Amino acid sequence: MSESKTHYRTCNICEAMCGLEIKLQGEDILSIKGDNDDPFSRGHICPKAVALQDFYNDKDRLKTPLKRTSDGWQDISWQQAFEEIATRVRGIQDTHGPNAAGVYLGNPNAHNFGNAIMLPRFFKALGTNNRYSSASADQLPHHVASNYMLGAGMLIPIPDIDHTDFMLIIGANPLVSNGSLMTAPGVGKRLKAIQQRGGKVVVVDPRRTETAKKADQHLFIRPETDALLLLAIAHTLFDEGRVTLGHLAPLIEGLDQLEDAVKPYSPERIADACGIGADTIRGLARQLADAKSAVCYSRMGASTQSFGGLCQWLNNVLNLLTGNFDRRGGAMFPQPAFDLVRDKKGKPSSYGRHESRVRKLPFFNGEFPVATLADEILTPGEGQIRAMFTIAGNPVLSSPGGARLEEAFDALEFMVSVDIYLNETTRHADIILPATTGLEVPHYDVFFNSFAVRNTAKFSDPLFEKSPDQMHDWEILRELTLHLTGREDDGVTPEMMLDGGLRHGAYADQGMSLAHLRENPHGVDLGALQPCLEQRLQTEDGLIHIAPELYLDDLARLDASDVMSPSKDPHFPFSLISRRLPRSHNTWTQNSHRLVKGKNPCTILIHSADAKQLGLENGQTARVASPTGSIQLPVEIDDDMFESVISIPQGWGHNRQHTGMAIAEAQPGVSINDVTDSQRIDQLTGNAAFNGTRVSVQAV
Ligand SMILES: Nc1nc2c(c(=O)[nH]1)N[C@H]1C(S)=C(S)[C@@H](COP(=O)(O)OP(=O)(O)OC[C@H]3O[C@@H](n4cnc5c(=O)[nH]c(N)nc54)[C@H](O)[C@@H]3O)O[C@H]1N2
Ligand SMILES: Nc1nc2c(c(=O)[nH]1)N[C@H]1C(S)=C(S)[C@@H](COP(=O)(O)OP(=O)(O)OC[C@H]3O[C@@H](n4cnc5c(=O)[nH]c(N)nc54)[C@H](O)[C@@H]3O)O[C@H]1N2
Ligand code: SF4
Ligand SMILES: [Mo]
Repeated sequence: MSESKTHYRTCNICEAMCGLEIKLQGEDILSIKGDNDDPFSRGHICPKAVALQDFYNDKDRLKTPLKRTSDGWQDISWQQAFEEIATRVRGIQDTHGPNAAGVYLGNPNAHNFGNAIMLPRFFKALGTNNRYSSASADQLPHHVASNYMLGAGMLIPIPDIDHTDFMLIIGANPLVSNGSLMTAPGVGKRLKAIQQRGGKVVVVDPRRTETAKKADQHLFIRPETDALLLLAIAHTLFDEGRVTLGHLAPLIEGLDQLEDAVKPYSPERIADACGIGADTIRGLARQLADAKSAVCYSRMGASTQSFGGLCQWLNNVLNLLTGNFDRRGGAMFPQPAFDLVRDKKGKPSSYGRHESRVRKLPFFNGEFPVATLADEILTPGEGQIRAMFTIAGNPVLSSPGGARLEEAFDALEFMVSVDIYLNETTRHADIILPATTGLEVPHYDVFFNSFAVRNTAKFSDPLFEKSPDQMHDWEILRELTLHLTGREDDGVTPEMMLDGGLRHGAYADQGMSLAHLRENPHGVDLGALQPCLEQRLQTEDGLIHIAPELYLDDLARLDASDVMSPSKDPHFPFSLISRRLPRSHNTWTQNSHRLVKGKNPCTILIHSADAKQLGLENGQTARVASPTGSIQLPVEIDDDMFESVISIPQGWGHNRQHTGMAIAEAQPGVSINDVTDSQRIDQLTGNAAFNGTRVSVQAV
């Protein structure tokens, strides 16, 4: 009988960084459980981690490079694939300039340290400004706020959930998402602990979510009015003399401008627009100001909307005005062992360095908004994208107005996808390069340790050796880079770069290194978050900018919009929002039978009063239409919805042409992004505005 063994690693699916204990007999996985000895996650796990074995064993997963031919997909060698790609892409760039090649990066890149470390080299080789990623359908407003207020887009304040006494959660559902820009494994327990120590959790959301149900208070809000709510709370803090800046007071610049700017937004004036009473809003301001410690945490619901930029700025403003910034129990700054925010001081950011060609949208973090990717491919002229790489992304399902990207990808001269599946996006490629995944990849969380509620570090070696003919993502990126440049390999690996960063980072004096982490397979605890902003601040003048001009200017756009007095469009009377499901991650985990079995979860949640008016019954199929498209899916009547708002899951829609993901195709759901609109963005940051898309609902 083959030997049994236990392997420890970190789950790479979502941001929570749960430690796993995997028991094996030979090559067979006996169990995947939470690792009780992981100093951070302490045994927490969710159903998705158990499915890691399904992705590894998935017979639909790609293992050989594929080339599209007139007779269908053909297996080709790696050598042939890299040579053809380099020849075609360089040919297109030689004729049409470097920007004729585009790149889209998807979410799994953030969970793969090899990619994080090797991508800059690949970008340099490709030399294009036409870079896009899922960040502009997600957290871009957080980066813009940190860039303008703190001098570095990656220096993001994280709620100190383990010590706070009052947590105001706006547009996040951590009980299902497991936390975002708040890596907090076992977030449910951490929220409960707030209540157990006498603190309070308040959730603001157009849906009474799983998180809202566990909170002390839930406030329904009309979608896209969060900026008004946050402004009114700031107004109240000034109005009632409750501003207390705390230890950062000498560093805060722009307070007078801020006070002037928030003056017009009294709770009494904006209450009706938000759907929250003025007294309740004043109460929130008082609780934030009076709690021993408090934190305001705004996430997807407040980011992927027309005023996402304003929301994330104002979120930071509230934490600053109540003295809760960089303070225990407030919004704090992790000190990761591998630090992405070092020595950025005085280095100009890329914000606004370029403008997108067609819609003149801003460039940030080295990229343009994904909402304009289809425009850049489909609009003829100098600088048009003619060749495209997608790397671990599925923008046909994930980006706003995704359906138009299918047309765009078909119009390309050449497309390459680095992925593990033949799916809705990669099926448009000319060549697909299959990467290794999950259990066969070494793991260190370069990004999520920067967003974690506790400082820890952990490295996991692969559980399974990849087969000799397979390549890791980073090896694919290296080969693409070498073939594009014609250079020789310098032998540098992501592990070497990680080791260098660890050895020269903040814990160097504690012997931090890759070898040290290998000796501690459960991970190393580096302690609770500590006030450290004065050292980590990256603004050139060393000050915190509480009222950057671009935000003050953007208030005019808020005022000119219809948020204050929404005009009900009789053709599209509903407001659409998205939701996440406990057993799926974005678009790519639906080929695990374990995760998709049971009732179809891709339903419309709608309030009973709305359903009654439309004559809709539970389980009946309804058609949801927007000015840009329509989808049909079952109705689920749910009085946890705000009236006139409907909710549909994101990440579904494996019902296009046959791809090859048999289980996903058997229960496909529909894509919410067939009705969202790529023209709806936060004009300030360019982030997609999924929330509040105007739709109609009708029985079919
Ligand atoms: N309407 C609406 N749209 C949304 C959202 C929403 O809330 N509402 N959420 C947005 C958010 S937050 C995000 S992050 C985006 C996600 O948008 P994307 O990143 O575009 O979507 P994913 O499903 O994460 O795509 C992952 C792709 O990578 C592949 N893959 C998985 N693992 C690996 C790997 O190890 N290596 C490689 N090379 N490929 C791999 C998968 O097969 C899949 O094709 O969607 C956004 N879209
Ligand atoms: N199970 C699971 N976990 C995941 C993912 C997944 O697909 N499945 N995806 C991962 C990814 S990529 C990310 S980015 C994170 C995101 O994690 P979260 O930020 O927690 O995102 P959501 O769960 O989408 O929660 C957003 C909430 O905003 C609400 N909302 C919508 N519009 C508005 C609005 O206008 N105002 C307010 N106040 N609220 C609004 C929605 O009802 C929803 O409850 O989750 C990650 N974790
Ligand atoms: S919560 Fe996230 S990191 Fe933890 S086990 Fe689930 S998918 Fe993995
Ligand atoms: Mo995301």
